Amino acid sequence: TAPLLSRGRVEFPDGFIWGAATASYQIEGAVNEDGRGRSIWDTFSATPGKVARGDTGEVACDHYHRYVDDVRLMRELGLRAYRFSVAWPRIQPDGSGTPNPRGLDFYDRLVDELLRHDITPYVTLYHWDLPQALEDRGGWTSRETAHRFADYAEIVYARLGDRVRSWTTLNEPWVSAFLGYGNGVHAPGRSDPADALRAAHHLLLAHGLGVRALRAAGARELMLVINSSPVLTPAQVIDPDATPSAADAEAVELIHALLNRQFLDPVLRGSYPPEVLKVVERHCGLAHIADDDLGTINAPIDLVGVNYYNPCTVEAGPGTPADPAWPGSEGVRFRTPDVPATAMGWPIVPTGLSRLLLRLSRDYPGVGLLVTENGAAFDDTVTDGRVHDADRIAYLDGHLRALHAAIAAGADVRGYLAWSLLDNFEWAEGYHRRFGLVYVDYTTQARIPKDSALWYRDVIIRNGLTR
Ligand code: PNW
Repeated sequence: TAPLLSRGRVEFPDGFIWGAATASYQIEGAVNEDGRGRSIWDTFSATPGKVARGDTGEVACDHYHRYVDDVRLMRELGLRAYRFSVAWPRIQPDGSGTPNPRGLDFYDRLVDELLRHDITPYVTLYHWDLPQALEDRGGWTSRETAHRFADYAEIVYARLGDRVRSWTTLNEPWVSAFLGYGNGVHAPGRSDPADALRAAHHLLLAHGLGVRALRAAGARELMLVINSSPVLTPAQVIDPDATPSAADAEAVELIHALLNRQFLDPVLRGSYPPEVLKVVERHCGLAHIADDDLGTINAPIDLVGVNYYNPCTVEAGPGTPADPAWPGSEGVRFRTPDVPATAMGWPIVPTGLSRLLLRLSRDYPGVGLLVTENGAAFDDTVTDGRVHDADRIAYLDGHLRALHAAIAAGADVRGYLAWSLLDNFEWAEGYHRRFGLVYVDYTTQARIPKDSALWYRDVIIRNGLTR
């Protein structure tokens, strides 16, 4: 660990990637422009009661019109990498067929603008804005959607592949499947555990077919991004060395299988964990899993993107009914650990990030890791044109130290992308939850870099933390 801890400061490896992330529906706005079709999030957010305060992505950060200024801002903040997503309904308004050239033009201009400022683009093809026309034909519960995704991936690659090196198929398929089709908190707002489990498989198939198409077209760096939490008992949240009881350890491993292994095992090992198959079989049978699907899903990838916010805290709870987002979890009690939390109510546990990165590196050797999201919502306020978000700086500082400790202990972590560049449309929470390094005034669309953004710029310049 000596070279990493030289001169009493926390220093990251040479070439460590520093940047920030966003997603199309959360920032773009301009939902009716240049031939964009409707997505499931347009429909969902227009449905009363689904999103806090009735917020929608109609205007959002108006990034579609302001991307030139936003890229200049990224440059001023010293970002070396920018992860964004492509809105599928801009490319194929009805989810299939002839591409819409004006939709492709936008991302073409964005990529050129990034490259002009020496910022490396990380493209995510699917960050939850499914074309509504595909949802009308079954959405992710339909196998067809996976094939449509591969066609779409090929179209976007054909336009941007000469300039974009890094390609992510899906963002957080667990959230798409289990919040979209399990508990209905996200679009399309359906709630049936059998549908959620089928959706999970079809998302994996979309990933595999997408990888196949992108590889055939020449893509070099392919990635799947997951919302991976380490699963811990309440005692382990407080003391990482605590030893759980046998019953609690079993609850932990079951939830780890449902949240993390359900996606990573098929992709990186070519098989579902037995405990996941049991749950799938019980809820919807296995008929939707074709013989060669796992071979398709297991196509080699280069990186796993890790989005980390908080651990998942559980213990054995005999007789506990399953949460609709967690089919198979009956007998497991989900707990809120007794530690400080963000404005989302999400517990702040930096050591969870080291633990997660080390477990993933150990369990899935041979694939690099990239932290593709990490950050926090706090109740930011503007005073004299500034946002003094010391709480966010502390959050980021703690998590970067934890990330550094994981690297020092052997985890292969290539970089860190903060969530998010801008305050934005926080899905079911709408605009009142602010995750940005940059504050957005939604009345004027003014951007105000928070203290955390200025702090982060220094971190990037130094390639590490002082003290
Ligand atoms: C991720 N959960 O979403 C997404 O990738 C981002 O678009 C989002 O803004 C960010 O994290 C902050 O929420 C999640 O309830 C949303 O488990 C909800 C959950 C997890 C991730």
